[in-house]
Amino acid sequence: MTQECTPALTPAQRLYLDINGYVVIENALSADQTGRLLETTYRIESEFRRTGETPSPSSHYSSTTETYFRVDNLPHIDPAYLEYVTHPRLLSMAEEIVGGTVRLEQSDAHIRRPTGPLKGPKSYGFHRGINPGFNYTRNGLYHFTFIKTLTNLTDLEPGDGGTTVIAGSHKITDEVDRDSIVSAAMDDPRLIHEVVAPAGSTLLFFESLMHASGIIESDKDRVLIIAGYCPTMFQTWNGYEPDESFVRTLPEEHRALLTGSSKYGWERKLRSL
Ligand SMILES: O=C(O)CCC(=O)C(=O)O
Repeated sequence: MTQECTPALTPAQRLYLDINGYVVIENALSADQTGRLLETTYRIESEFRRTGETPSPSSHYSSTTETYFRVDNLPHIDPAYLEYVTHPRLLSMAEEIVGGTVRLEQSDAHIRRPTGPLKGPKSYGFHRGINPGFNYTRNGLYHFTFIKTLTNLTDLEPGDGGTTVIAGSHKITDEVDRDSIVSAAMDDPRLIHEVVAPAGSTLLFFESLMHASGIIESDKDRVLIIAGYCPTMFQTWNGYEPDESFVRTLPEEHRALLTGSSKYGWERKLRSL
């Protein structure tokens, strides 16, 4: 795979990520790319509302309610989505923190809308994708085998529902159950971080980090796009397999990214702080 952007993270960003399990890269995408992704996502929603159809045979919807619209398995749907999941700088970040070449594991675009006034105390759906045991340390730095680049396509101010995380929880193993971690964190708001960033900023995080959608207290839509990556010998998440006839139309580097065809020909990519 072509990787021209290493090291992709500054030492401060890599240290922040190691300590907190996430880092926000402000304005990672250009305003033009952000605008195209936003327009594409709204267009897909409005076409769905009109026709009830999926935009491509290999894509699907995880949710189609008014307050949560989510379309999945993106590269087949629109060139703007393919451009996002193959973004060279974001891919370099992914490889840097996986510690080697990656394949696309999942991709999804979401539109979240306000759900009305809070009824009761704040409650987040904190979760992590896989067992936090799939981590390892090299050059003293934490690496994980499933990471995400989540880019907000709308500006996020406090209360706009930016992704919410329990900072540092990527290093807490599953010997501590989820509810104990969440209830301990909820007792001290300093442990709960909410992403506040301009449109086009990317939240890079280890999937071992406890994370959740934020709560929208404003009257604004929150639109975002996510790509998940894992080492080349891993599989996609269920339902995110690439469409073979589409993949055949792509250049080799993108084919390998979508199919994981390098498998155990895994190229290590390690950095020091
Ligand atoms: O909506 C968000 O900000 C979080 C998305 C999420 O929970 C996930 O990627 O697993």
